[in-house]
Amino acid sequence: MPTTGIFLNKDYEECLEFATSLAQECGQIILEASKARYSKTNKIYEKSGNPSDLVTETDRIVEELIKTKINSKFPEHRFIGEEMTAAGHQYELTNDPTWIVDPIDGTTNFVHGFPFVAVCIGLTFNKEPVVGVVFNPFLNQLFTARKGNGAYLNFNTKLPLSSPNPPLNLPPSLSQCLIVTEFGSDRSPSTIGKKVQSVHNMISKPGNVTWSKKNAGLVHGIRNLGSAALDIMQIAKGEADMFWEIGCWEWDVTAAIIILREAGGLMVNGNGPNEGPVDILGRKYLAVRAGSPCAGDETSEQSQLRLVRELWNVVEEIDCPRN
Ligand code: LIP
Repeated sequence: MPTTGIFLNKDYEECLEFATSLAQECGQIILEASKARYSKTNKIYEKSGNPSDLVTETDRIVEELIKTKINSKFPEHRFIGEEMTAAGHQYELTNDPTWIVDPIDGTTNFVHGFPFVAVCIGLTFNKEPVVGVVFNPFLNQLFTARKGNGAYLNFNTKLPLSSPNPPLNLPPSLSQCLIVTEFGSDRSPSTIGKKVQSVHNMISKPGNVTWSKKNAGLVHGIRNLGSAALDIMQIAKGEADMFWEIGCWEWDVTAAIIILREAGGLMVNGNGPNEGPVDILGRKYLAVRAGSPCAGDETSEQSQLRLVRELWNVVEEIDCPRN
């Protein structure tokens, strides 16, 4: 397995097969632990005393298993995990093959038994996602993708789940979109105020937004699952139109981004103005589903970017430092 130079398709294939099998193994551990979630052995901790940012022993056990197996199979690869970072491990994302892992995305859901929980195993090369597995063991939904080979649900259902293919037309405006978003674990007044204001703007009738300089969207609806990765899978499936979150992290989204892209979706910065591929370390994310152009003179990407600009004009600018 090369650590620099060219990653061949067979390398992506080997990495995907490995990550898929490992995610399934982790899924069984998560399911078993969930049955014991009310036992005293499954301790729940608040990260930095924040009751909306939880971690359990299962998060730590699963991440350690993933790290150990990756180090054994691919000793020359790098590893970034949510819980090792929470424990103070510093890292730099390089061009080397790097596994970016969230052992349990949706930990609060896991604690409550709310079945939107996923183990996320992503791989970057040259700082771009190239392999991704997102597995929800509660609903037995296994999402996989490797660069250039499409995205799949449970191995043989190609994403997006649109019928007929190609995907349905993209909505002609934000006002016909179903939006998926999250409030996140940062409950500081300024951040929550801007996130609530952004949702207010999304559901307000144009002209009725008096509290902000932003425009209004009057979208079809707002949803949130409590897991950025599973939110993004809704976009990859084509069952929602856009995802917007400021403040989650690279381990929440790396695996999901390659699956979304291989399903024809787009991921850009959550506050703009760069319309290019998202910086996975940027903590600001906005996704649009695949779709046929909604206007004869547009390409699909032009239709996607038009929706991106509309949402940028509705949401608030939120500062999101990495410290
Ligand atoms: C969760 C993210 C979600 C965010 C939550 C939490 P975790 O990840 O998937 O998008 O809003 O605050 O960070 O912590 O359950 O792995």
